[in-house]
Amino acid sequence: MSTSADTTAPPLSPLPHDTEGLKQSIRDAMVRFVGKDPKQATQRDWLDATSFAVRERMIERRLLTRRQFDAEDVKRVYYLSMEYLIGRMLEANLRNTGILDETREALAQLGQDYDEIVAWEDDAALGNGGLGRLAACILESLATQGYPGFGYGIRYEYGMFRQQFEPYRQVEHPDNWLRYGNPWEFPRAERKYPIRFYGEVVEHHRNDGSVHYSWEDGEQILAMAYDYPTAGYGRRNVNNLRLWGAKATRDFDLRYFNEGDYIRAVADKSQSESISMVLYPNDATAIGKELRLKQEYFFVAASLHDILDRHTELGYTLDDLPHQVAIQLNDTHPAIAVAELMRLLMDRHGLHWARAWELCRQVFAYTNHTLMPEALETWPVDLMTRVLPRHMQIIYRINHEFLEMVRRRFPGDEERLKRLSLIDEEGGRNVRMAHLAVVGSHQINGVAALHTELLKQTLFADFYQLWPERFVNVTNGVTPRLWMIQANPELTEFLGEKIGHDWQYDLERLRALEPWVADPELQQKFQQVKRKNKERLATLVRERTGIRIRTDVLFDVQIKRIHEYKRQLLKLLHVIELYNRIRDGENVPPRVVIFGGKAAPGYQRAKDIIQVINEVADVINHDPQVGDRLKCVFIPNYEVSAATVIIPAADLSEQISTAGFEASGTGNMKLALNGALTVGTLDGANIEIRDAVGEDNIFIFGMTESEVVAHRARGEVPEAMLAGRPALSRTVEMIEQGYFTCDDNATHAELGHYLRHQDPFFVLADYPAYREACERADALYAQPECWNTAALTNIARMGYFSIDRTVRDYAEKIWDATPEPVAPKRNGG
Ligand code: B1N
Repeated sequence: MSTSADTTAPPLSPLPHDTEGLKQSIRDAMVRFVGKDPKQATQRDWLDATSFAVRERMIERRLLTRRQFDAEDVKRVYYLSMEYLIGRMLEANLRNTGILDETREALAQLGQDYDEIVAWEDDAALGNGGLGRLAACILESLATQGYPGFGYGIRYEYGMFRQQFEPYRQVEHPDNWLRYGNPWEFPRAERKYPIRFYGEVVEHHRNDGSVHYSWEDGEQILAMAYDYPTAGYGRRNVNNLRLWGAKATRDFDLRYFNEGDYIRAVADKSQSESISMVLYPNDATAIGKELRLKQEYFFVAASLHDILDRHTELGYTLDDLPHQVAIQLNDTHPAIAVAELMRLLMDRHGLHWARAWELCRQVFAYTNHTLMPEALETWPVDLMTRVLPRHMQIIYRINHEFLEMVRRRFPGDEERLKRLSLIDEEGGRNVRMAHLAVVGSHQINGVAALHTELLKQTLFADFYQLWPERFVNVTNGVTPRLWMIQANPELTEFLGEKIGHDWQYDLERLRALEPWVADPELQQKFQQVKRKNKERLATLVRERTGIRIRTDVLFDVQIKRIHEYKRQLLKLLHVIELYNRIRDGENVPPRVVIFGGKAAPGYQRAKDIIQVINEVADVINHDPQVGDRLKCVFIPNYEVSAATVIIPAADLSEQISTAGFEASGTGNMKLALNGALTVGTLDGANIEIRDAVGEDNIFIFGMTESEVVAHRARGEVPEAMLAGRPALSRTVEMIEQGYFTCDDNATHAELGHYLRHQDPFFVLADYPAYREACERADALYAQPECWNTAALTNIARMGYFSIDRTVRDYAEKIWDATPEPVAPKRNGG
């Protein structure tokens, strides 16, 4: 009798991908997983059953991909990010798996409306804005191009808050996105790692005179893995996003049990599980809270443990690390990884400092996403010492070795040492996480050309002098699968008819459109597509705000987080001026102005801006003298799923940040790709967009980065900009006098005062140029042939901004990784 277990991997016979097979799977899933007869099923049940049918097919490919990678000695890329702004998963997974049309038809045959079903899914909003969306785009592209690339992050139980206006000011509501369970995740109960906090470092002296350290006691929490398969488009590769959830250890707080306080012990359990409870809703600002530091260490420690376990399970040695593993740090949020890997290599694996440090530096690379001082993470030394005592020791040692090297190169330059130190000694001692990330990485990249130059010249100037070869630019990109194929199916079809489908894999091929951009027939079709998209958006606006907008006018769109530097106020001043001109009897071209975006809950100025925009909009939208010549809407709860409706409908894309402040921007790329013309400053990726589309096909205005620096140095009072500008003065006066509010003069007066006397981002200084740029846009819009030529030219020339190019840049300049496409099986699937 044989007793040896059969552990051979089962052959994976692909499930059917045709309509009939999908229909069968959905019906089966309704019974087996949802537990209902189709007759009793709600639309949410159909969403779940459909999701299960897709997930079955994805997980097959996931296992095939894993088997191939394991067999082929591939280098793996790990992307460490606190944020993944994914959005809805069903449609994305159907599309990338190649069964969207079949599933739509299968549902129709089951008597269900596909579009209604997918709308039941909550967005996975595990991110704030551009940084989190970039991470999601990168994972999708890694899979699409066949790279062995894996994401690690946190499974927040509450994602980005839902925004409501009550009635004008933002109010946050919790986003309990996992409330009804999640069909896309695979909980891995066996992949649990204990994560330690607090406690103390114990020194062990060995006989050979060496010293060894161990980190003991304190508090332990388990990190448990939840896997989200990530499908490539038009390929069989399915990669994995592993998100960590916090679990109390089983023997939680034995102390209480012994004292008989059972209830207290169980109640406290939820406290340790709070680590992965909620996403911090701050974009481009650091928080400095203990819980945030614990979140960062929690997911980094679990991820590195997992990475090293996989590495050794695959039979590699630590010396193989740089050949098999690349780890990308998405901003400084995971930068503690540098100290954690050192700790693991030395304290757990017994490596010497020098060797451990060498390996570390070869493995890590760091992406910087902002120069804003308030976004640069620093942690008080006291806090770090208490929460992560061993890491603090290691950081001191890294700093010591590093500063010794600097001393040898720049003898006697004490100021330089202070500037470079990992510890900021001014105003309380703080660990500079960006410095830790820089010294621990072999490459450091900015996210657009200007941004990378500014990193080299300002924030990291001293580091750049030490190691110029470590600094590289990798301009951001966006995935055409979500932002074109899915968001704009009509334009996708239109492109398909004219130039085929190659562009879906190689976006540069959109250039094939160029010979036809002035073609009247093509232009007419393009205009029809835009019109349909505007109607779709008008429906969303009506459903969410009750406001009716016409669809035969220019749609002027500013969608992004609310931030002073992004200058929603600049757009608002323009809106008010248009309102005044209409009331003065002037014949201004009609337009719909659309805002969308959230403010950080504690960012009062941003919330004031939202409130005032809503109040101004309310006055304008109800003024019979204005009628439908001007409408202004602030769409509540801007999120990925809303973006896919708004972006394809836009004519004008507002990218009007103060030059030098927007690291890159990615909304600018999505909008231009969908045929919106940009009105923008020479900031972030706008510069590269201008270079790509040509000066005649974009409305550039305002101070350049160096002009902003010079302007600031002059120290003029903002109010001085009002002299000789009666229209602008009137606008500012209307705000400060409370023209647009019935009950909150204080907020309006304050905002007016802010513009007049502070205006830190030079709204008033740039206003005249901005208004002039908007007028150029109006003039072009009045000539549809010229406008459409420019819009189509934008589309044709946006190939560079594909996330696939971005990912190839990372692979070549930083990771030294190559694609490993999964071979297709004979019989499809
Ligand atoms: O990252 C995007 C860029 O396109 C944007 O220009 C940039 O503003 C954005 C702390 C951030 N920078 N920093 C953040 C997010 C969350 C947080 O807690 C900082 N986000 C950006 C992608 O490169």
